[in-house]
Amino acid sequence: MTTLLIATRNSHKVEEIRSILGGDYCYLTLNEYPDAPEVEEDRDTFAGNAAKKAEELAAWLSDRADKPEGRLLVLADDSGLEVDVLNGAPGVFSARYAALETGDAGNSPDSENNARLLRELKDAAADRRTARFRCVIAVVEVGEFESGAETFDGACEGRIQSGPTGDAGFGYDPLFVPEGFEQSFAELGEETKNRLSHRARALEKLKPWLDAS
Ligand code: ITT
Repeated sequence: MTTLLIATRNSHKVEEIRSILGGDYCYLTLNEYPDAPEVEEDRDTFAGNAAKKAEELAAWLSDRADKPEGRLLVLADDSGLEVDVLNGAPGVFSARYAALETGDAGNSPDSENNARLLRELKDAAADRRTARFRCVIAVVEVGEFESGAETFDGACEGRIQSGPTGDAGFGYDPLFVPEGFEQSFAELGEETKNRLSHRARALEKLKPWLDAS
């Protein structure tokens, strides 16, 4: 059986990825490798950051004696929100949007990122609040990392509402209303989100590649 190491420290992403890809794989996460290196996300695209995360983790894992037998793939997700009236911000800075303003190091709590987004959009009328989530999943086979990562992308169109609603999901979910709906991802819940999200769309492209390769 193929083993997938989901190389993220975001537990919500792990749950979504496992639930969308299903039970045909054996899963590991970074919880099983607490000493895994922290990869600096310094590229200016989601694809660049996702590939960097997958490649560095696969290279690190290839030297470990305790890796599982058989086919082992590292799967990394880089994702974020693009708001049209903000010229695509917060984009690759989605996880640290509030910290960029204050100068604090590291990622910011979701509540602070959401508060900054609402401040930036306070003068934007409802019809100018269009946005999309984007996700790139990068995959590298351990032992084969010289050939680089395969990447799979997905997007989900929607808009940013004027205040948070709902408590499911994570990140900007309480503010994001997907196209064709009147409720936020955080109100619609896991099952609906996992049918139409940016992550679901990227993973739908990955599945046939996993089965064929
Ligand atoms: P890893 O780098 O460890 O994977 P992270 O949370 O730092 O975890 P990213 O660098 O990819 O992940 O940042 C993604 C940010 O974009 C995340 O913190 C959210 O603020 C936002 N985001 C991405 N996908 C989202 C989703 O499905 N729902 C809501 N917000 C999302």
